[in-house]
Amino acid sequence: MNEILIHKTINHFQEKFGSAPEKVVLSPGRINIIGEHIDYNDGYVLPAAIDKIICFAFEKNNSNQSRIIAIDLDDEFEIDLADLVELNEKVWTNYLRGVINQLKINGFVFEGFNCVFSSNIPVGSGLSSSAALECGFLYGINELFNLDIKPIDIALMGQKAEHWVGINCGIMDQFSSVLGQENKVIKIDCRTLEFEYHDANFKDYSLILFDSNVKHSLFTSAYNKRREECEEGLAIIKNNFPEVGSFRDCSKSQVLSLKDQMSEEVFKRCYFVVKEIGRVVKACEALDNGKIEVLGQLMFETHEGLSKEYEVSCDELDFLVNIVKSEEAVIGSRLMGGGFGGCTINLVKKGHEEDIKNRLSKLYDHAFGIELKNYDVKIGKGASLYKQ
Ligand code: GAF
Repeated sequence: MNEILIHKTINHFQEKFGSAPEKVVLSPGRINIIGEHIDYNDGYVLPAAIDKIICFAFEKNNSNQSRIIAIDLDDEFEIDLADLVELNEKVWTNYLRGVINQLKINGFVFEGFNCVFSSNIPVGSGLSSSAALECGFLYGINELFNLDIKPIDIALMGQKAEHWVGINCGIMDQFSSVLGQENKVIKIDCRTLEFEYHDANFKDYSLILFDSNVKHSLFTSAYNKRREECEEGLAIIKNNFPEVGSFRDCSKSQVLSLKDQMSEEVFKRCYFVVKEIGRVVKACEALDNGKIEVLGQLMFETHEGLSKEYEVSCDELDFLVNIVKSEEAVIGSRLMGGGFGGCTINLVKKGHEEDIKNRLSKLYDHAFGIELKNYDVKIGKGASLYKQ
């Protein structure tokens, strides 16, 4: 499937610019096994890059102008590299403007280029197409002009580009998009940015994503608000327990003891974060020891917390998780990513995948009148050059 996308992108480039691209870059989306909304809370997360990608084709054009074409949107924009970079009403262009902005702020020198890209990462599904866009674009410019930017700095600059667009995200998505490895999940310590790869061996279970096909519009404002609520809660915790540097140093009973000093919302957010950090550690151990049922149970607990304590779920996602709870073949399920729509991630007993997909689709259609999509997950590598 990716070969078709790659050839489409290269052919389009050739038609537009009359020559083969100098560099072709593949940049993946991500899944997250567990550890949601804790990357910006200095926790641990357990994501992986997937085999759904954005393909970029690049060449230098010996000018000060860059021309960027989005095949899937049938749209394009030009950017004068000498000008100030400003936000534009075309949202998709802002992720790329944000990258140019970052390169300029950090003093990198480069010239004009032509770029064509196309994607098979579903947008708005919680698979992080925006991180793939920022990081792949940055990776390509780095390769084209030999800027010598380290992978971790590509991820950090991608994250800053996303902040510039308006989402105060953590580092998980960009990190996975750049540093993913085939058949590995990455345990990232989001406080120190140290990381370890663990085998993505789910034994008798397949990872399946169910795409609710909805994206509720409050995502950006609610996401940023959650981050503020956590900051407010952490300040109260630190005031009372000066030895606490961040949520991971804090116990459930310490948070509980401060319930009266916090608003109900702030308390629930903090309580969730402390428990979720603990769940990731346990989940990673369970994965290493082949205890996939334990991992599945932790995923259900995460969903419960995201729904009731962190309040980032929605009716459609709660429905998808609640329904599979009564299926013997599904041992874990939860909403994945920022929430308010997008996908659930599920551990489904091998051999039962088609049956579950069919039944869930019918029930979902009956309840919401919306088509349920599903994706079989294959864990792929981080951003890379395509060898032509
Ligand atoms: C979004 C953000 F971009 C990530 O940084 C992360 O916070 C995630 O939501 C929730 O875990 O994907």
